[in-house]
Amino acid sequence: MFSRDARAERVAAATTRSARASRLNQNTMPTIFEGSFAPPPGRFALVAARFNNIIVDQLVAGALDALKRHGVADDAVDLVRVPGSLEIPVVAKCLAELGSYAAIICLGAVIRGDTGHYDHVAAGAANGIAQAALATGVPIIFGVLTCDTLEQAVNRAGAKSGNKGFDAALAAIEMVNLLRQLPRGS
Ligand code: INI
Repeated sequence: MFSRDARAERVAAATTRSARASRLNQNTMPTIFEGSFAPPPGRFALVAARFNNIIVDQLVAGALDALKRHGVADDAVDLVRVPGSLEIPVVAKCLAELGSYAAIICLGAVIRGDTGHYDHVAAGAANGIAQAALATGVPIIFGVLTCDTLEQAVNRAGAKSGNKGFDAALAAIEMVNLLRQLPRGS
């Protein structure tokens, strides 16, 4: 049994320890920056390939749905069509350089055939889109499906595996909100 004074001392010591621990935690907690899905400001551009348009049209519909559901007005979205996924990067870069888009969402479907064409188109689109984003500092989102079969593409364009166009638009919204939060140089 503890006396009343001894108990009070133990409580006071525990309180001090816990206050010190929470001060320490506060000191060591990193500052976390994370983009939200709140309605983002600014304009969005979709760059969509016409090749495999049966699939790509579903990606476009998914991306437009995601933008609308997250508070982006229809008149804040422009859609640019290009012949195939290989033409996406140059147009995405041109649009980014205009400085009038908060983010650009690239949509296409590259489906493996009997030749090596697939590999060139898929790699060209992926590398070109990444280069355009790095060169301009504008979020340029890779919403290009690269699939072995048409069935895989269908599944990723609104069937079994969701809609990658919708996902690409979510990534764009998150990136726009994240970039606004990042600390600027003094
Ligand atoms: N373009 C695609 O978007 N998807 C494909 O699957 C594809 N394949 O397989 O050929 C494709 N080719 C066209 C390419 O993107 C260019 O438009 C064409 O090579 C002209 O530069």
